[in-house]
Amino acid sequence: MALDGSAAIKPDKYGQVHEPALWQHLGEFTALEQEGNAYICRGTKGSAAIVFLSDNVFRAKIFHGEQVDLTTTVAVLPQSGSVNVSVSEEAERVVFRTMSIQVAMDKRDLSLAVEDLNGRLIMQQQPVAWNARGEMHALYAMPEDSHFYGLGEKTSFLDKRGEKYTNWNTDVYAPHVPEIEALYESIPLLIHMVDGRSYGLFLDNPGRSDFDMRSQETLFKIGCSTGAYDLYFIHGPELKDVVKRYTGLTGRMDLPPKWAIGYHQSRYSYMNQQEVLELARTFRAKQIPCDVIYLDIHYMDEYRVFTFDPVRFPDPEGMIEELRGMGIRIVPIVDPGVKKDAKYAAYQEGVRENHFVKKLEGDIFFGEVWPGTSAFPDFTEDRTAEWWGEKHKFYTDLGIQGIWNDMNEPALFNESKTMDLDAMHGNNGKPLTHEELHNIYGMLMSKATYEGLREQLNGQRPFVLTRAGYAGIQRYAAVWTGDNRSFWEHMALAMPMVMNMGLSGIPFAGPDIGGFAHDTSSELLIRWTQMGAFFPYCRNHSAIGTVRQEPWSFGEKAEGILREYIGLRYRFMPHLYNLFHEAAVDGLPVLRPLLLEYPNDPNVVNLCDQFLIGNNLLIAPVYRPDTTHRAVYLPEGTWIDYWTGEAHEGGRHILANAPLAIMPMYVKAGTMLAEGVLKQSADDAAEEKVTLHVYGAQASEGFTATYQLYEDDGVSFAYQAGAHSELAVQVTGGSDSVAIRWSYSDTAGFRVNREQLGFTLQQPGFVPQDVAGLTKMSLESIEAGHEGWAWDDVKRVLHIQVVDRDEGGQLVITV
Ligand code: MIG
Repeated sequence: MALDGSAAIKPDKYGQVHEPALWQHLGEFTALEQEGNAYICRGTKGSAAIVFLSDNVFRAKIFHGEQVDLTTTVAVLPQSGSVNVSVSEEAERVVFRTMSIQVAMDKRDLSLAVEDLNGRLIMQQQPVAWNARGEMHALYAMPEDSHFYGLGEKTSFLDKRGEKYTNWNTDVYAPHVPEIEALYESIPLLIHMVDGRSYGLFLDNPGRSDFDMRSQETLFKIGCSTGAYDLYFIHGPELKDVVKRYTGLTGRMDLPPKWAIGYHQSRYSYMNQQEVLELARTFRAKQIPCDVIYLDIHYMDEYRVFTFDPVRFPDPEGMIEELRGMGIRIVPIVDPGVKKDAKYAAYQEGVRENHFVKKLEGDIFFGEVWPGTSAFPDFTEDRTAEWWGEKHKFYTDLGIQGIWNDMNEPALFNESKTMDLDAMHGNNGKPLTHEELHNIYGMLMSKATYEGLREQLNGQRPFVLTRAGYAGIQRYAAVWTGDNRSFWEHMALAMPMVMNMGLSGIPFAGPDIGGFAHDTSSELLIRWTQMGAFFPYCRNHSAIGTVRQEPWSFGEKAEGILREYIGLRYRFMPHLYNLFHEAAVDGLPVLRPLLLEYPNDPNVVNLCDQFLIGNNLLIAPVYRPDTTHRAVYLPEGTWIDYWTGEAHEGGRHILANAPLAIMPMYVKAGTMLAEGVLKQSADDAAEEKVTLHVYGAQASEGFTATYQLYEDDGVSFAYQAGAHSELAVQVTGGSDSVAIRWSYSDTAGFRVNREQLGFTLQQPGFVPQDVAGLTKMSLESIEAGHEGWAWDDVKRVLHIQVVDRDEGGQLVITV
């Protein structure tokens, strides 16, 4: 089409309109001021505020002028405690020293270097730069032996060296390919490991941010497009220290309700009440454990949140009650878009009470999503978050305790895939554009949801699942990795993705098991479920129009294998729950890359097709079709094959035999695992009998294995007021004997429902002759529940069963 008038000679027809941006810096150091606990370093063209939050964590926020603003986003929790910092001004630098690190600011350009107390360089920054468009960045030294981790939910392998990513929460329908730089979540935390020593850099900026470990040979870059350069340095040197300190900064999750770590079944969508009830009955009839069934968008009345379709779901309350009788809970989906409909209460209220995101000019911002034209709550306003939380009474009144947040990037059906960048957020009186707050929108939605549920559930623990998130999301929700496909490649990808999410503070994560889009196959579903049974978040979900993938969809043989592995998850529930407790206490993830436990082993820096559950259970899934063997790397120590009992020396690769029914698993000798009874749902009131498996015990001085089992009621917050107990088990070798001691502590407010305690010694280095005070009997008698011991000579396992006692006890095994 011919253009008339001046438009015909629009400048952009002639290439680049903008001149390349001019980069500015803070300039030379002029003065050091102190305001409260902040050191304000003045430069000729800007300022940097340095705040020490502990001996190992400090914040460095950059300001273009003199004005200093030390507010943070909600990602960062208020930090208490004072830090002793000694400051000294030298000729060329200003040096801040704590008990652990020394931070040197270069007086020429206010760039930072961090050293340990021996003067060993940890981190070297080049001067922070910005341009007239508001973009900011800094480059950092990248020595030869550099490896990178963290960054939350990203594609590619475990080690992010050579990768480049953008943080901009995005719903892309074909998302899980290596060139995708932005996914649903944004966790701007980069962990840099050099020679086995790690530190973290967290850029607290909820606008667009970029991490580039690819473009330059000896430098990496961290930048943002808008907002502040607000950087936190997190010292290691152990990788675990970084994770613990990062989660100290951005928070840890509370213990989830136990049912939330059971097996979950979903589909887009279970279409009506009858179908949901049939599904639940099938799980029970087939004795496949299941705790949750999800309701995807079709449960709603024309996609209006806080409604049920009256035809498809005529009696949600009755349905939910019937499901509860079967030990199954409902988790419905809730999207942020509220249908523009003058007759719809949530919309009316939102307009009347001014809860929706608006344009600067004052009009409500509308976008297209499932319900058609919709408005979006402004979760940056506390009063709106509260309103949204209260709206969930609709669900909690029906007996619902968990909510699934989707589309909260926010995802819209338009070209930019999200809200207009100039839509305004009230932000509690400090208005900012959507461009500046985009990445925090989804987390604020889950926060509002979590807090609302918590308010309404009378002391019961809520469960929230989210697709979008920002740093700190772990405080409010579990995260699933969005729309993967039923591809073997996506099964493999879930491992490094969830590992890095764990290193980024999100312990409760997992992919759609079986794959969401595309058609799964019998073999893929089997292999994926074997692996998924050990993922912290365990849900089978599939898209509309795809092949069915409930556990019985592929005949009896497949069903049998799936039952076995889902059952294994339930048998290991005490151990899994224990690991969730650890995550709640110190932020360490449930599913770990081997690297987290063996940071000095060069074989594991990018190992991401096998993983650890906790520190001692190694899982090596098969993630290719028609494959019955795979290479497994065992780190130092002795590892015992979970299935065969065979012991392997570590520090080398082995070839594992893995026919379809077997996923290779190994337990480290000298450690223990707690196994419970097989239940059909996690909060089944059955006796909490626990068996402690001791691997590779030796009747010699120096052998010890210990285990701490944390237990509570699994559903309420009473544990926070002390209602929990800890079972401590210690196994020690002597010459010609092994002693097992157990004791309980902290039982004041909580007593576990347990009559019996089991112990097994798996592959001990001896044949037991006697267990003092106990009768030797057959394995069958042990299985029938008698107190005594039995030796299985074929499998080389000693079984012991005793009456449990509050005061604990002791067993001596002689050889
Ligand atoms: O545009 O609710 O990732 O799990 O089934 C698709 C329908 C919207 C995307 C989610 C998926 C869910 C689907 N949703």
